[in-house]
Amino acid sequence: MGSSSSRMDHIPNAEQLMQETGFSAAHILRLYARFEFLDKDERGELRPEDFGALRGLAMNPIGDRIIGAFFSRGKETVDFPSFVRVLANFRPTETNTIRDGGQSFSRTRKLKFAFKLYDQDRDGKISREELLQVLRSMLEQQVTEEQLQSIAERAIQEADLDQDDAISFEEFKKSLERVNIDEKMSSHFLR
Ligand SMILES: [Ca+2]
Ligand SMILES: [Ca+2]
Repeated sequence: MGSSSSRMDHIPNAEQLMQETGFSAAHILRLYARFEFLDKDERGELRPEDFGALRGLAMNPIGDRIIGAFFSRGKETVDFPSFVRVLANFRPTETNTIRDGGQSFSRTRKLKFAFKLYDQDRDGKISREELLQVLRSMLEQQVTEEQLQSIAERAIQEADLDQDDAISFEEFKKSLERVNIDEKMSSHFLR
């Protein structure tokens, strides 16, 4: 057992990641342990199938989308720094350290992440069909297709300010203005 600082030496970009994400050294160490656990063949990168070992995700109705968010477009692997950056979206922001708009910056980042979970073709808009797909996976057991359609219809009507029948990021952000994003984004990942 080395001290925590010598164990940190093995972790790629540890210092920079702490600064960038606000994670503590203890957090980074814990995330690294998790990364190594998932990285069964010890190649220093994860593939989508490696995420199957995270039970919280396997049981999440939009787990596949969340896993997809770890991977840049066209890439099939994710390294430790990128892994940490994605998880930073799930990190609650300390409410007692609001200054220089830092809080709202990280809120915007989190909203962007959430937006991408819907915007699967990444054209910068959530179409009616994209919204329906997410609602369908989340509510499948509980509501009829007809109810789904009307929930989607109402959501679009409420958010769609320029009436192009899709939700842009700005519209998405506006419609969630009063929602506590930290509460929504907190997950089993960081506990
Ligand atoms: Ca889209
Ligand atoms: Ca719109």
